[in-house]
Amino acid sequence: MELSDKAIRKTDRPVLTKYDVPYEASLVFNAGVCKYGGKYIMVFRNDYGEFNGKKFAGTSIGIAFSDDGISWSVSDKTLSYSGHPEIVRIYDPRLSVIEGEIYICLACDTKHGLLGGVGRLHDFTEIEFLSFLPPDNRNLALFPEKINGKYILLERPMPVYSRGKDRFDMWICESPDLIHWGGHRLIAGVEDISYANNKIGPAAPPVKTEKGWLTLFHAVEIDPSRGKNGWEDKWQKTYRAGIMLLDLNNPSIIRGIYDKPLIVCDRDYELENGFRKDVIFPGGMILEDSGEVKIYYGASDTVECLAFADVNELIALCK
Ligand code: BMA
Repeated sequence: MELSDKAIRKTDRPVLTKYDVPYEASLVFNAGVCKYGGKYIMVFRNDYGEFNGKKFAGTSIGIAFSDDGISWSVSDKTLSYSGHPEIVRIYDPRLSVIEGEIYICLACDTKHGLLGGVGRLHDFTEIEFLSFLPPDNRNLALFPEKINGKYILLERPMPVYSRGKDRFDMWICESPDLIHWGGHRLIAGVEDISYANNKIGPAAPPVKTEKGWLTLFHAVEIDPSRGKNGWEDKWQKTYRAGIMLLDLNNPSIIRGIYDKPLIVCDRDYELENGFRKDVIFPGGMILEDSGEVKIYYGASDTVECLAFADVNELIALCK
């Protein structure tokens, strides 16, 4: 059994599971979290219905509220959305508060490819999409403030010809208005992460510290000798969370990176009965005034979990 880093202190059970949800729910995971108006807001993915050996009946996006970031109460309404005629499914939300508005990035499956959607959350009930990164690019995280007058977005394009199968890297781009995106630059490639051999991608929106933007990412290792690891006939990937520090003024530059995984699956509640075992997929990170960092992550595509860390310890890891 791998042990996650000692800088990480996990709670003793998930913070949200299907049993907390007042409507049909099977897998409750990969949430985005922010602090807004004195409350914590969580927007999560719910795959519901029977698993037919390939997929679930559907996916909805739920919302939950909390006073302490630990105990959550789930609204009985799922989120609706507007702004694109061809979307068939949205999932893996990430939340960012910019100048008093809640913005949301989501993966969007459409009839013509996988899009990364950038939207605004209205009244905690409706997502208004503002723009989309062209296909295939479904893994986005928006910085919580403008830098040099521009909105900044972590992204993960998915090249299919030039890099090899599933070999995807972490990029960054910018926009004057959250609609027109440009200035796309590579931040890190798979080969820069020692514990990844498949793909990497953005996780939670970065948090600002004096030393730089503390930035989580997920890193995927594939092992063809692995077989059944969950409900599917075969699941050969391991998803771990890593951490890096990006330059405050030019976040396309890495100032430091931890050379080991920060969070791995190592608890029974992350593994037992999991849909896809060995998946850590962080989507939310909150820096408290005390210096405590709350990291929210989906575990094994099944439950939503929480870990605590100290901001200075995380910075110190990013050498
Ligand atoms: C990725 C996304 C995530 C999921 C992960 C592991 O490609 O689909 O939603 O958590 O795979 O299954």
